[in-house]
Amino acid sequence: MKATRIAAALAALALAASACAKDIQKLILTPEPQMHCASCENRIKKALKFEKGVKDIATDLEQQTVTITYDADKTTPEKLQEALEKEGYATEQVCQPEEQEQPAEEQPEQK
Ligand SMILES: [Cu+2]
Repeated sequence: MKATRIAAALAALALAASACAKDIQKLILTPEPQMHCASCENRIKKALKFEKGVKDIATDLEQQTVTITYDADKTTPEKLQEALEKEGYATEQVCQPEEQEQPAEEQPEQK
């Protein structure tokens, strides 16, 4: 049933929109010096863990990125970068191409 699939897609869209309203944002940073091992990652996580508004911290050794999910109402990228600076890491923001997971939408064929 195509109609139900479209309805489901619309519902998912509405859900995504309401999540945006909370102003939860993602900040991707590359630290300098680089991270080499789990203890480097932990150091970074520890530096951010108690910052206000931080929801989640994910580090990636291969990509050398720190992805911070934060509440933009409570903190700013500058504050988060400062927190890392205090721990000895200079950071740069990674420009993120808006990654939108768009399931290839089915165009209802009309004949
Ligand atoms: Cu290390």
